[in-house]
Amino acid sequence: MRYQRSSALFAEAKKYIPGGVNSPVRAFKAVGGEPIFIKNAKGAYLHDEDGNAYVDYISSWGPLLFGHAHQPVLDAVIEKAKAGTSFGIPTEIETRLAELAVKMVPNIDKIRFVNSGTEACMSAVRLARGYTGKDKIIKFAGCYHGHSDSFLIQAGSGAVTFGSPNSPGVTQGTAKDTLLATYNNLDNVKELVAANKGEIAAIILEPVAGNMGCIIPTDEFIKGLRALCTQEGILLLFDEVMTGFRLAAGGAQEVLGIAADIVMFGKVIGGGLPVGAFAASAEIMAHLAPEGPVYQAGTLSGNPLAMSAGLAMLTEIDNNPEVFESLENKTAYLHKGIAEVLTERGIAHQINRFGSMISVHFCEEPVVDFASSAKGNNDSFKKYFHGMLDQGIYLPPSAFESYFLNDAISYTDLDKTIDAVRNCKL
Ligand code: KE4
Repeated sequence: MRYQRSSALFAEAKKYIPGGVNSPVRAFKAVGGEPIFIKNAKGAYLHDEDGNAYVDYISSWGPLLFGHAHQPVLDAVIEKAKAGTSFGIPTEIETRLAELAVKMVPNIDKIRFVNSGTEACMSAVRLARGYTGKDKIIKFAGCYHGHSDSFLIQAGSGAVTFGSPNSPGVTQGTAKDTLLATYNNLDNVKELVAANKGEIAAIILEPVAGNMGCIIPTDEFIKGLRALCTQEGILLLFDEVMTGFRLAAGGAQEVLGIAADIVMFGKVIGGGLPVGAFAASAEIMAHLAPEGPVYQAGTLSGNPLAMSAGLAMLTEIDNNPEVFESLENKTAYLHKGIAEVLTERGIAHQINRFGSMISVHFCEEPVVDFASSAKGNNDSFKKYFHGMLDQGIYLPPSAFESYFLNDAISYTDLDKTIDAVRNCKL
């Protein structure tokens, strides 16, 4: 593989953009080396500026369920653009996408569109605080809900005290209202709730985690959270920015059989354009401006161009529900193939998979939370990432990410990927 043009473009980007990127993970800091720059993509393949082709396992970090430049989405966006891109005035297409989302997702009556997953999660927490009149939230170490201040928090000093900022610029005043718990540890959550009785507005989590690798909730954990929230008058917030419309039409709520109180979306719901959303019962959503007092707004929220991509994407899903079984089968095939090769090679590994989310960890112990995910051998991961990249396989450039398969990936592509694992110098 040659990377000269990408390298030159990266040097130029760094002159004008911090770190040369508009989102940190793209800079390859976790894996070393320099990022490639993409010229175009179609279906399962990325094409970089040096003429290299890659099977894409991030699908723009989740949105592109059917692969790049999916024709029905392209057609919708091109058509809509001719009629104008945004007015800041209501349009019918916002209602059409809202109506379809409400039909597809269980336990929601109304939905508000925003422009990113961060905005969706930030707004949902404000709504939960406004609705309950309480200030504190519980989040889980390793779960990522975007870069809003309340989420950039690490464990505090004591086991049951408030968190502390994990980024400069986040104030202690903000951090004190975020409590940090351990994923898959229900007792820890119960301890936090008991120590902050009557003060917690919401528990927010990724119902299937994808930001510490892919981590699956135990039945006891996820059902226990639901029962605890119901018993304590705490709202259960499912961050389905990754899982929504990816694990099933009804997302994690459908596959886990758990009803959240507020559900947040991003990625797939925008079909590759910037759309986030949060949704709940009519009763909870009635607290949101302009109906209720909880303020939230956005210049480009619901803009018809992004709505057209989202509507085309959700319509494709609604019309092709077999896409989930196809993605499940392909991901299971990849899982089996990689596991066989790493076992043959005597390389310690754990592979976590749920639907079309999968992650490979170079460690002996099962990966069930952030601490166990952090035990992965990062040197091995770096060699794995670059070894695969050099063979035309684009994986997430961090051990703390999940792969996102798209249905344009063929079994031939999967075999090429499995062979690339066999040839990787680890
Ligand atoms: P955005 O603001 O990036 O649209 O969404 C934030 C977000 C919220 N919730 C979950 C579960 C998420 O995974 C994300 C964003 N995901 C990352 C990938 N781990 C986006 C990639 C990036 O940060 O560039």
